[in-house]
Amino acid sequence: MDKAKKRVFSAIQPSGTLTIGNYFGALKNHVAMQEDYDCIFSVADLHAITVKQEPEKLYTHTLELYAIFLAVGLDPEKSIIFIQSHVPAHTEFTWLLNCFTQFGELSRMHQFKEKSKTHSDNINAGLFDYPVLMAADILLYNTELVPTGQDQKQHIELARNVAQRVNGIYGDILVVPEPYIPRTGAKITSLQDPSKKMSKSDSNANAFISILDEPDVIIKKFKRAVTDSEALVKFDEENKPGVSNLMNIYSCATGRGIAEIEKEFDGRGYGDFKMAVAQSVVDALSPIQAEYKRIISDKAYMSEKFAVAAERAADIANDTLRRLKEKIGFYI
Ligand code: ATP
Ligand code: LTN
Repeated sequence: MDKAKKRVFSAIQPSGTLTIGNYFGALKNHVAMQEDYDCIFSVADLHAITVKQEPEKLYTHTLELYAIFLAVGLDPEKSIIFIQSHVPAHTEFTWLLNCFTQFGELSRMHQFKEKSKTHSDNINAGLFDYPVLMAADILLYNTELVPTGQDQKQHIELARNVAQRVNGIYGDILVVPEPYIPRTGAKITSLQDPSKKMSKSDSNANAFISILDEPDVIIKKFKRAVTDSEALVKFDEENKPGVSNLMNIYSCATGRGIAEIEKEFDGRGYGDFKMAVAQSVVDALSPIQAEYKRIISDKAYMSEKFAVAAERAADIANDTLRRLKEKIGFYI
C-alpha cells in the first residue's frame, strides 16, 4: 500500500439489489477514488442483520453485491474489497468501542429513529448499536476519508466523537476520519415520489431502477415516472422535482451539464425526454450488466478474491485491535 495516499473506507449493506441511486451516489465515485486513494471497500453483511433477513436472500445478495462491486470497476488489485463478517476484528472492536459510546448519543441517531418505526416489531440491540459497528469498520483501518451519501453523515460524526474520546484517554491511537460527500448524484430521488430518496427497499418497484434491470423494464419505469403538466424540460427542484430528478439522472448517465440538457430538449415534450433518459441509463448500465453476468457465473474467481482481501484487511484491523487492547490494559 502506498503510504503517500490517503486511506479511504466505505461499505454497503447487502440488503437488496443496488439502484442507480447507489450507483450514481456512491459506487461510481468509489471507482474514481481508487486512482488517488488507498481504498478499502466492504460488503456490510453484519450490518444487514440488524433487520430481519431470510438466510437464502442474505447469502444471494452478499455474493451479488460483491459481483456488482467488481462489475462497476472496483479493482481487487488496486483496492481491498472484502466481506465484513470474514474479518472477526470488526465484532471484537465493536465491543471495545461500545464501552466508550454513550447510550444518549446512540439514542439521537436519525437512522435508528426511522428504522425503529419501519421495523417496530424488531427493535433489537444490534439496530441500536449499528453506528458503533460502523465506527469500528472505519476506525480499524486508520481511515482518513469516508465517502457516502448525505444520509450517513451523522454516523461518521459519531465515529469521530468516539475516536476523539478514546484518544483523549489513551493518547493518539485512532485516526479521526472525515466524511466525504460527493456534489453530484448525492441524492437521486424516487421515480414515483420525488420528495423521497430512491431506495432499494422501496415496496413499489416502479420507484427505483435496479442496476440489473433489463432494458425493457428500464424504459417502462421511466415512461411511468412522475413529472408535471407543464411539458417543459427545465431544472427547478422546488417546483419541478420529478423533471429535475430525471435531468440529474440524465446528467449522471451522459456527463452532460444541466444547461446543455435544457437546450437539448428545448421545445420537445416529456415523451421524447423520458425516452432519452431511459436510453442513456440503458447505455450506462449495459457494460456493467455484461460484466456482472460474467463475474457472477464464476464463483471460484470471487471466492479467491474475497479470501485474499479478507487476509489483507485482517492484517490492518488486527494491528489496530491489538494496540487498543494493550492500552486498555488487557493482558495480551
Ligand atoms: P436501504 O433502502 O436498504 O435502506 P439504500 O438504497 O438507501 O438502502 P444504502 O445501502 O443505505 O442504500 O446506501 C449505500 C450507499 O448509497 C450509501 O453511501 C448511500 O448514501 C448511497 N445512496 C443510497 N441511496 C441513494 C440515493 N438515492 N442517491 C444517492 N446516493 C444514495
Ligand atoms: N451504514 C452504511 C453502510 C456502512 C458504511 C460503513 C459506510 C457500514 N459500515 C463504514 C461507510 C463506512 C449504509 O447504510 N449506507
